[in-house]
Amino acid sequence: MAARKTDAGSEPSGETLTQLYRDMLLIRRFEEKAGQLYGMGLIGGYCHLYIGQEAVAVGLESVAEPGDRRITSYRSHGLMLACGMDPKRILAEMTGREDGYSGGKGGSMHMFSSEHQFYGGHGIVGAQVPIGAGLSFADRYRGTDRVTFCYFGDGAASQGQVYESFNMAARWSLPVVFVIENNQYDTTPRKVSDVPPPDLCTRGESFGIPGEVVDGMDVLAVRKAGRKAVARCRAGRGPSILEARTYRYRGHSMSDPAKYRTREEMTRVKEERDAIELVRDRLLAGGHADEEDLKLIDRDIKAVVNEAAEFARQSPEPGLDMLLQDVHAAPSAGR
Ligand SMILES: Cc1ncc(C[n+]2csc(CCOP(=O)(O)OP(=O)(O)O)c2C)c(N)n1
Ligand SMILES: [Mg+2]
Repeated sequence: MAARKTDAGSEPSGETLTQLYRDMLLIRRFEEKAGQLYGMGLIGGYCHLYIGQEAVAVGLESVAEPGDRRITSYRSHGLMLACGMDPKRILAEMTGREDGYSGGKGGSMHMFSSEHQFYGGHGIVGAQVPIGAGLSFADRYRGTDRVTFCYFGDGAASQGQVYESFNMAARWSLPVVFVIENNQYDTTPRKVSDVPPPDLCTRGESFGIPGEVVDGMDVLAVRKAGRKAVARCRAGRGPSILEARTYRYRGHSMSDPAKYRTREEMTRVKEERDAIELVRDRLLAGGHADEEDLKLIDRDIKAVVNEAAEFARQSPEPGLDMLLQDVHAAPSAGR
């Protein structure tokens, strides 16, 4: 993405700020469209939207280098878009079409792109964490300077396999950034952040993994913390934990009306902390854009998203002959 490798060390230029704005707005508009298509019955199965959390994936992707890897939970569309995957193929997958990233057989939670070093999309809470540690182990073993961004939720942060992964990552100084997206809810009415200890980023302390809380609604703050964590990995100093304090605007999935929280709480976050509005204000205040420029950006992005939706609708459903394809590995020669 254009924000990458520009002025990552200083106050960003108008160009970088605009690119960050575009990248976040693409996720927002894409997810809104996904919500509509779901409502129309065009998306089957689960669908977990990333609306509200855009600054986390976009901020971290803005400091990633080509070849770096990423892995996340089922709440995956935002990260896929942020790392440059094609909105047309993502939406085609979500609608179960042949041109989707998994040939229409994976759906919202199960996409993968070796080209973009995107390793899923995982439905089992916390399952991606040991896999992410494994990816970074491979890079350490091969002696590359690649970094793995391993995302999981505040709920997932209490899974046992997370701590096995912390242990191994610390033991072998693996180049992995554990990103806890603390959106304050899992699937239950309680706020996860009410559970002690209050700072999830301290959960690596007993393994010697440093952790930091970052304002996950401020893309520049995420970028800054991400840069530090990445530098640590590339210097061979091992893993770190970033706890991004963010907020999920929608329910857990499309079938969750999120009745466990008040409208006032949501309105307050939207009015006071919205990640996209924050950058919008910075662009206007810094004289980098005017209202007209921002309208044009929104129009461009809506066009990209509408085109993706049209593409998905036109793409055929996979034929019955695809049913058993890619299900079993081909037997290797001589066995
Ligand atoms: C091992 C396991 N336990 C329970 C579930 C059901 N489940 C799916 S998502 C979820 C909540 C996870 O919350 P969090 O990690 O905070 O992620 P968020 O959905 O907020 O992004 C639960 C309990 C599951 N998929 N896998
Ligand atoms: Mg959560």
